[in-house]
Amino acid sequence: MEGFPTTNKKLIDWVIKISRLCEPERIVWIDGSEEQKLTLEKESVVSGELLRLNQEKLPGCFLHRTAHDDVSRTEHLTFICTRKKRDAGPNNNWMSPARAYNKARAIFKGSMSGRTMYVIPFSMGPVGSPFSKIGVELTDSRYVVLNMLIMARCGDAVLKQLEKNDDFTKCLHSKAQLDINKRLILHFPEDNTIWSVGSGYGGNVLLGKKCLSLRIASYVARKEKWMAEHMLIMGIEEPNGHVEYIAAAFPSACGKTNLAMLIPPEGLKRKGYRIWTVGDDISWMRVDSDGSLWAINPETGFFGVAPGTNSKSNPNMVETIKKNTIYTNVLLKPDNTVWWEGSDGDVPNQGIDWKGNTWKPNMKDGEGKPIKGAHANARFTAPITNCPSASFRLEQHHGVPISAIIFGGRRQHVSPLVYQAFNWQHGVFVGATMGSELTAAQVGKIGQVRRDPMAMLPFCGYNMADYFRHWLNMGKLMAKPPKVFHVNWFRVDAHGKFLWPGFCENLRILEWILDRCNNKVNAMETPIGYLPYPFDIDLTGLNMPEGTLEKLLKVEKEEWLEELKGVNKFFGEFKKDLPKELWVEYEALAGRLKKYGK
Ligand code: GTP
Ligand code: SPV
Ligand code: MN
Repeated sequence: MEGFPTTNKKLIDWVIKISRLCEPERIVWIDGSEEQKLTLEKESVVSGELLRLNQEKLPGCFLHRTAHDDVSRTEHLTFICTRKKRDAGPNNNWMSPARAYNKARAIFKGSMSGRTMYVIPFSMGPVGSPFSKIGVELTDSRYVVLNMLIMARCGDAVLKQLEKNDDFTKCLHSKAQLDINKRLILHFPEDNTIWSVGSGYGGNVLLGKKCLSLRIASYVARKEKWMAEHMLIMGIEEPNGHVEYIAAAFPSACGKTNLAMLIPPEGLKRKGYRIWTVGDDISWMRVDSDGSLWAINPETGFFGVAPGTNSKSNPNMVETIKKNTIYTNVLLKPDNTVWWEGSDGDVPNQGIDWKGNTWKPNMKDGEGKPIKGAHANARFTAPITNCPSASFRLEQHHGVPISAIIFGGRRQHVSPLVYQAFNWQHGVFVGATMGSELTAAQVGKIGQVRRDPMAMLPFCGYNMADYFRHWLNMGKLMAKPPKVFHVNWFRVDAHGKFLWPGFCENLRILEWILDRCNNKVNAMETPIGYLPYPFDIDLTGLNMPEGTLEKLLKVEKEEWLEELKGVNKFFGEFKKDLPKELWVEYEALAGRLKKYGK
């Protein structure tokens, strides 16, 4: 096959087949070179897809605006297309593969006419690592290419790998007309294929991210006995130089990025901790020959939430996004720099908002609601190597050993600040029953509580009952399973104010978690798990009103009994498929609660 930079017949045949369907004007293979990236940036500026920001203040940075109705993941347009409906499970939208291909084919037909189709070979995980998986994304969006270059290892090194190996995920994307009525995010786990059409929003179109690294990967991981999870990975270095690694699953926009790169607060400085960021969104984990769980971050960049990011809440991120960053849906200031609600600096007197309109502070829309400069789900894409706390083990093919797995939700009530599961099986129950309030990261009613098991509800590529079974089985494969915890940074007082200061102060809770892992501290046994004795949390330097920590650690019997009703309903949806171990845990918790004090 002449004219192709690969001899991989499967890849060439597929590229030809798709080009016949989408009818692009030309095809460009992404080689991963700086030169090609610069060309793409220039072309994007000319076409209006990107705006070049102030290069003195923000070198290598660009701004992109999406369509107004294309600003977050559209879960209702996201489908798992397995032959049997049962295999997608009750929590996924399902379509038969035949129907899905047909529906999407009609939208893809001729969708790239007059456009270039880019072929992006990419590796999730270090090229050649036993953890890694290869994908090839075909797209007609330069924005997608430039984001993928930040988020994954792309180009010739991956193509070379494909000379030896036919195993890759076929990822097809076209923005088509960016029409929400012709938008579909389709996953075909049985064909190792993803088709996404009609969107230009990150989570829908950077197909290496949620689509491959979670939905397809979770399906593959179950077969291959490993785990693909919506988790940050971080290292906590103690003064003696020993680094302990943890992984944490919080739902979208619930604090993974912030936790993964925190800087120790003043009050704990004397203890000399240092944080190393391995990843902020996705963790692939395998049981190694030592019987413990090892993790890699398959990505090479952050696609992080902008609003609220400032040098107080997240100084490492502020440093990270000063160069080579693509900003999406933020406000443009007159000096060609950017701003968002909760960013550093004064509120600008004027600017261009995320929709491209002139903006001034205190403007109101037709219903009297404030007009935001940046969209609540405005994001930045930045290389992890920009981050001052980037781990020195990012390229290690075996990843890092995980001592603790932490689940966490956004709950105004019910969940205490932290508790520990009694054992692995109870930990799976704790993860499986997670609840969280909806955020701007997905289309839906913000604030509403929904069950979001392991923060994977929108990302599990198969029946969640089988996923729970897989978690239970993984515990049996490990001689030294990580200890399991649950945290909640979002509990509020009677006036709706957060009780816990959060952000860097969360290290105080991680300290207790590590002490538990290393058997250094006792705990209080409660119906829901082990809770800290308040005096075991180091609050040095925190001006917390008397009794606040006690409020944060309170287990309210009535609230938990109410919570169990929601869990019962949720588990009931899986009918016979739900592993009975989870019902055993449910009954045990109900029993302990009934006997519990007040
Ligand atoms: P995805 O990228 O969507 O998967 O989200 P994420 O889990 O990485 O969320 P991120 O760290 O970006 O946090 C998003 C929101 O949570 C922001 O509005 C933060 O300000 C807020 N947040 C993060 N950590 C804390 C915390 O400890 N306390 C409080 N109150 N808010 C927090
Ligand atoms: C999330 O929504 O969990 C994200 C952003 O991390 S996206 O990649 O859009 O899914
Ligand atoms: Mn995420």
